[in-house]
Amino acid sequence: MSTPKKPGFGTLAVHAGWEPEEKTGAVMPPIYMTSTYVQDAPGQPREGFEYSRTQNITRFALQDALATLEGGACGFTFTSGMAAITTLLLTLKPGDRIVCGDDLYGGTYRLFTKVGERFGLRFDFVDTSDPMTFENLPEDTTLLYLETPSNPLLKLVPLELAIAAGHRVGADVCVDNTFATPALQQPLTLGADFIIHSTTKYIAGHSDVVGGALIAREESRKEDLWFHQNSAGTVNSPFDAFLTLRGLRTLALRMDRHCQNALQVAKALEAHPKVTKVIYPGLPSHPQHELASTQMSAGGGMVCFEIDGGADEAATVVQSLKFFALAESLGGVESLVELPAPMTHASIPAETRAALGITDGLVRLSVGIEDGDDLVADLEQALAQI
Ligand code: P1T
Repeated sequence: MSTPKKPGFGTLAVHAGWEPEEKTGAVMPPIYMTSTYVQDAPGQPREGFEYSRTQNITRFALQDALATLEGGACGFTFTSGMAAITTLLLTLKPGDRIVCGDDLYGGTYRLFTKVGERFGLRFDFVDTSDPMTFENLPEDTTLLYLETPSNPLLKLVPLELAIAAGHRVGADVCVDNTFATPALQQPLTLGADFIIHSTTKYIAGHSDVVGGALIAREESRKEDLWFHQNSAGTVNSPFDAFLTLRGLRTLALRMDRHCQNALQVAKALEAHPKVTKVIYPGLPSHPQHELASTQMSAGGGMVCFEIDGGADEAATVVQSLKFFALAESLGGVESLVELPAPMTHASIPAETRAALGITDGLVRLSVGIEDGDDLVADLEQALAQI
């Protein structure tokens, strides 16, 4: 007998984490809105179900689905992406050294510098797009924390190099896979130890629920992560888990369209006389386009650009757009636009932002799944206002 072929990503996205329920045949998990479970005798919960912070079937279905899609052994979901990252930090101890990218989501930077440091964690913010960073990784690194593509500058981490370097010094490697999603890259299959998601974004995909996930490659991590999820109480609600799983079912389809539209928009912007710079991993002009072609299956749905002018011109453009809503966040079916400097990355000091290249005129697009031609036309009419 031939070995059955492993199902493709689109098939797994539709089916992972849940088999139709035996009793009713329900094809989606019921929303188990219960805080607790009855016990037949003291200390004897039925099937191990004691309390919803610890065990909840709806959450388990989402957790299992995400673990499967990332190629991991176990997954945990949380009330937000920040709650997932916080719970990962709680597994560390004072003095531990975290080497992380210098271009990270502003909220992650804030958590690391304003909270993590207060609890004795040490952070090195370095250029994780530079291969030399991994040649010189400090020997006492505990955790290598990576975003690829990074938020907002869409810099890539050479994952194979980074993972090998992390393991050479005995560090765990965690990749925030929010921007790429497992539809485009699966760092655990390259040897990374943990994946973080803001499931608020592409995973849930409809801008209607905030959530996060932490997924581990090895089963041996399960007990410790579950212990910390339960101890910190950072779990998402059953209703949020249901919504997130509902969105996840169409991830493969949505990512195809996000990537196709983003490429079309990036090309149109690159050809526009009022645009001085476009950043998109799927364009040959991206400094790491070669790397993108080897470690990502497409360029993703995020595009950044700079306008001939500064903050005022950028503000005019983002306020003139019709299909791109001016809002923080990303990854929903509808297109969004924002200026990282005064919005998502305002918690990063102005000098640091300037040094990194997060200028006041940098515009970030989350390209939705509308018709690409409409999005290009919208950008053209908005650019015509300046
Ligand atoms: O917003 P929350 O679900 O808590 O996720 C935090 C987070 C973590 N990691 C990355 C890469 C992120 O982009 C985010 C959240 N980002 C935005 C809200 C934003 O507009 O960039």
